[in-house]
Amino acid sequence: MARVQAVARVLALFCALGVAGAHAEDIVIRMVDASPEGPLAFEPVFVKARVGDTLVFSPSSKGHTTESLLVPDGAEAWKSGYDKETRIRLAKEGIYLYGCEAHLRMGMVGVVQVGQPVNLDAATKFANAESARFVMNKDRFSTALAQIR
Ligand SMILES: [Cu+2]
Repeated sequence: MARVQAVARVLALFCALGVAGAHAEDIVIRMVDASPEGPLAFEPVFVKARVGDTLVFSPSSKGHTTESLLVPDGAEAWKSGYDKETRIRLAKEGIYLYGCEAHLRMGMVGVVQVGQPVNLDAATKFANAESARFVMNKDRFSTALAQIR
């Protein structure tokens, strides 16, 4: 009987580890001077992720940063230095908007959806207000937000 309980405990542990480990993914987002979607971009501009996944911002071109502009309630904001690979673990469900400090006004921004888009209204409102101040790539936020499902 004790042996059965021990086996059950080991199985429960494997299941718990599986939830935290096996399904979590690294999602690479390149920071680039030029992309198929236009100049000064995060590539891909939109990603869909799951809670527990990690964004890996990769400085493929020089002179860029990543910083959060809007995150779901309870999620941590971030701000990287220049030309740094930056890892962001996505702990909360919702929409994340982020940009490059140097090129925010040039529309160097991106969108991440984690699970359900629980803060879509707030994110859309914020993105529209920011986009009105962009001097180029004015539709980058709206194109990315349109991919939310
Ligand atoms: Cu930049």
